[in-house]
Amino acid sequence: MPRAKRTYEERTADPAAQEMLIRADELGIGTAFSRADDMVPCNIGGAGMCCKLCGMGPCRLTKDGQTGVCGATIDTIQARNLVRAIAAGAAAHSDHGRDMAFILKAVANGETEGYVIRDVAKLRIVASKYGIPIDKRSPEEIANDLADLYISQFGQQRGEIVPIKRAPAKRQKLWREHGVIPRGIDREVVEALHRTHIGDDQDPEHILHHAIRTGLTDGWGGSMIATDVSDILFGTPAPLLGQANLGVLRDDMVNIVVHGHEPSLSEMIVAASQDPEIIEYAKQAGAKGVNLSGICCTANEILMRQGIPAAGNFLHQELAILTGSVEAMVVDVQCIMQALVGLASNFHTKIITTSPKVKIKGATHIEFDEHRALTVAKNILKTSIDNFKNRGATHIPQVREDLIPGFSHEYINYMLGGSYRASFRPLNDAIMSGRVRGVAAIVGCNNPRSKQDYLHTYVTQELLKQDVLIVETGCGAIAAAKLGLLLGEAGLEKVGPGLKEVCETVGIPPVLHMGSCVDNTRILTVLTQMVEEGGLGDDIDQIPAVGLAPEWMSEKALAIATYCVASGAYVIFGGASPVSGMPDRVSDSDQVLRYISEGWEELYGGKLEFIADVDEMIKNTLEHIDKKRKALGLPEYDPDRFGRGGDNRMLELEQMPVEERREALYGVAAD
Ligand code: NFS
Repeated sequence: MPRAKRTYEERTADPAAQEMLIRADELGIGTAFSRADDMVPCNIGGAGMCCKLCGMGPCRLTKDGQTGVCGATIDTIQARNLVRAIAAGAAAHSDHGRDMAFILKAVANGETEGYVIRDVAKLRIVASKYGIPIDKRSPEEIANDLADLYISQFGQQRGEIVPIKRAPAKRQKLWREHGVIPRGIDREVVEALHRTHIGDDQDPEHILHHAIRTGLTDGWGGSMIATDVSDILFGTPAPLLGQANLGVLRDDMVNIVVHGHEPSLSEMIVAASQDPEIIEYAKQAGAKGVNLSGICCTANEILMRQGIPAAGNFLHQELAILTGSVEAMVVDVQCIMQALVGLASNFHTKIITTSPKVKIKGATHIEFDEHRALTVAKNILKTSIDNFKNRGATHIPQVREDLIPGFSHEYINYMLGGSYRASFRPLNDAIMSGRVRGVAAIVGCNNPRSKQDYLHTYVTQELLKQDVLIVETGCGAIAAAKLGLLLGEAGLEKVGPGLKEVCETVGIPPVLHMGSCVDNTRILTVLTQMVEEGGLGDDIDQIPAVGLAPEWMSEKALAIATYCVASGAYVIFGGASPVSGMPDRVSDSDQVLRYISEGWEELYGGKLEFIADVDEMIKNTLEHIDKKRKALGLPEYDPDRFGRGGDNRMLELEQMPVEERREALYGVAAD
């Protein structure tokens, strides 16, 4: 029986998206939104009750006590499916990191075209963390050694991957005791596949132990390498002005949308688009110039560093093409819908694949090669400009919002203290006094099964009212940007009074855009620095912080969740749990569900839960933050305590006796 089609308002919270979905219907063109309505998700596979790992199946375990043909229980099957997804996510992020490390090696040896080492300071800082000599050495020499070290992490067979050293000492010790420190990035991914082959690892807890190790290869391995090298080559982000949503597309210019994840090509396209030769070429084609914008995490990479506008997040990839104004959508890896090619055939848009790893039938393939990066970028730009003459009617929703992205952990450190005493002290103090109740990281995808952007932005807005400082990455950050939540002064009146005071004093927005999904490692670094600063315990699991991915859909999100849990965080995912089992058979199929929550919490202090109800997500977040505050002996959060900021408050404080003033300011009496 066909399912009822959702209204436009039920499908997305974004007015630009609603407008484009109406246009899609007028043109009779399907999108992920309509396909999600037409395709009922499989309730057996969706709940993790299907095993298709060998030719005796697929086995669907729908009855109590049933096993697969080989005898595998539901718990084993769920654990296997989960670790496979985590391995795929870790592989995607880490392979991205590997490519970046190879580019760094090639740049260091003068073998590339167009790249320079833009952040020598970060190169030196990162290299010295690993004992690479930096004194009296050229950036290229240091970069060569760092690249070699990073490349070696992927094929390393024994020992510990080196970025692990950047975690708090106590956490490293805990991982060592549990035997979960990754030996080599590729090794853990391969082992996850081996263990889950028919007839191998069959103890669910043992399989999930390896899930932790596989997750750690991502966060404290491949992703961290990806972020480091991107910063070294393209610059460490600092705040700048950007824009987001489909309204950034231009009627009078050649629109090129870069989509995917790796900044290596997109940064070159940005550079080449400013070349006078290319601008002239576009003018000769009858356009005012070239207008670049991004989708997904490629958007975040060039938005964070160059202020290039984001046309949207994951569910905007088809909608951008539906405007009829996109000459080319240039894709690299990950989160690229196969539907793009068919959709684009209704318009003049060219889908250009560029990665040697990703081809789509019907797309134009112009392969990226770092040795000739600038030439390839110019070739792509010219191909796109040549397509301008084929443009038909356009329909660009006039919806766009300003935002300030660029909050790398280096910048947060700097902004809290200034150049002379960069430190996390003010943030720790604000949490300790209760001005800031805690921190929430709201990250991850869009999912057409839920109303686009709604969960992200609802959770963000509600937590802000509760004095929770928010950091965001990935498509969640773009969702917040589209709603205007990433401009400091714009939303401050809706922010809790204590948090508002901190934002006004430090001059930060209450929602900090920290980058792409591999940049979730920046959040790990922030948490580590907060621990090292002192006052909030001696490990990440003691910090009043929660991670949320309300609209997750990708395997990468599961890998991120796992390394965050292993690092000590409470992680809440929205939507359906891939290991839920049948709700009416909880006793028989909830072992994995309980283990990744209670079991992992006992071992690592972090836990993973899937919560469909948005208000419950918020309630659990606040309860967890308050529980951690209490465990640290911090004053109970009091919404009325702070917020009489500004000049009035200064006068009030001046008139107080010293002791009382100290109490009011710091929440502690004099020693
Ligand atoms: Ni993250 Fe970034 Fe978006 Fe999800 Fe895809 S783009 S890497 S996976 S959909 S947040």
